[in-house]
Amino acid sequence: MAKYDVYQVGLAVALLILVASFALYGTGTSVTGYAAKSAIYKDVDGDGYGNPATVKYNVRQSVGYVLNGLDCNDNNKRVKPGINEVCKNKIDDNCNGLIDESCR
Ligand SMILES: [Ca+2]
Ligand SMILES: [Ca+2]
Ligand SMILES: [Ca+2]
Repeated sequence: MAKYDVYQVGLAVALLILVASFALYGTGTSVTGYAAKSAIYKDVDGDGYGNPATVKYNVRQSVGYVLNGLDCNDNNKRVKPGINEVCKNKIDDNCNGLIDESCR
């Protein structure tokens, strides 16, 4: 029965890693204050919104980094959440996942 126990422990560890990775992912995208403090994101275009792919955890805030990872195009400062969608440019200007949605 020892083999079965090893299998069970392995399964438990795998489950733990899965839960931990979900929790870690959550700190990058969560809106809670605690999460915002522990994650920073590189803001290349300087629009105040960071690239979610550049997240760093538990490091000091530094120049060129911001506390959110909401930029869907960090190479264009005219593309960021909260701005008006520009019609017919085939770009998701306001980062809501929809392209030219206000143009219909
Ligand atoms: Ca940016
Ligand atoms: Ca949009
Ligand atoms: Ca657009």
